[in-house]
Amino acid sequence: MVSSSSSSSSSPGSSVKRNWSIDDFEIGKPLGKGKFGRVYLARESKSKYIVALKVIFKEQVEKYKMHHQLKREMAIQTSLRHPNVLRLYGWFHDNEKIYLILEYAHGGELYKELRRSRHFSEKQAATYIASLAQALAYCHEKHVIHRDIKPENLLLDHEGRLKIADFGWSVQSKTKRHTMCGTLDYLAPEMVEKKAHDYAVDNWTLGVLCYEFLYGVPPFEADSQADTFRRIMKVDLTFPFTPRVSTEAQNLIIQLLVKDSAKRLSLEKILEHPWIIKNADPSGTCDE
Ligand code: AK6
Repeated sequence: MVSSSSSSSSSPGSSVKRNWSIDDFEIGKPLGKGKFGRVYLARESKSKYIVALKVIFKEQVEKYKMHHQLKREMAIQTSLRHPNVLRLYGWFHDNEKIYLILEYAHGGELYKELRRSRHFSEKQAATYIASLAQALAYCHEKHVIHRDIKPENLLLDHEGRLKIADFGWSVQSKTKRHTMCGTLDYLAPEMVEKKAHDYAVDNWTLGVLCYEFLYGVPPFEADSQADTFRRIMKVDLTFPFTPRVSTEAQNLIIQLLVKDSAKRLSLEKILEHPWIIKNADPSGTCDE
């Protein structure tokens, strides 16, 4: 028995189809390994529409008791429509696997681009931060808190447009512990302290990302997890002399990396910040 669900929009292909199966796709090269499964480049045979197909083993989902979580996530995510949020077109399953039909981002992972170029230009950085702020404002409107934005979760499409590609919020308590053994670099003080937190955690992360985009390293990096923790709690923020970064950019970072979450710059104010107005490309693309 194969059942599936998909969004009512035009992709993949222009036909509205509710019952996808693996036979509808030609599978290509692997794109990577994510939580719970592998992702492949794939093409819907009839329309030739290129997608990323994520294959998840049901056994894994059951082992971690993620069934309800997954169903809820699929319902929310198939309804999200934003140019800077990677689309989940639909999903289907067979006896042992669940398949997610995801948008393919041709430009690949943003962090690889960052490592390659060491750091981004102010124009690039401002464009990415503005794209992120718009995508997050859209998600927050829909009561979706991301909580796990980091360069690894950001992809670029063929025009260099940023796409938030993964949703940490949806794998709540289980990955929270996971996060604690991983990197603390992107977490806000209220999260490293495991206090109650809200939408403002994403705004903190934007400050961290803005710093990393411009300087090539996250602001609170340290040799040990304990030291990163201490630096986040103190908001131990310093700006290196090189690369040379404008004081307007530093001003935005300072207004986002504020310990008291209520005092952080709102997403709306980020989009009105002089540095963003001056540097961000309104089309969200920057190919230079
Ligand atoms: C890779 C690329 C595209 C593919 C919206 C699973 C889950 C239990 C997602 C998910 C939505 C849901 C899930 C994952 C993603 C990714 C790679 C990131 O697995 N949910 C089990 C509960 C929940 O996105 N996202 O897996 S997206 C893609 C690449 C690599 C280069 N270009 N384009």
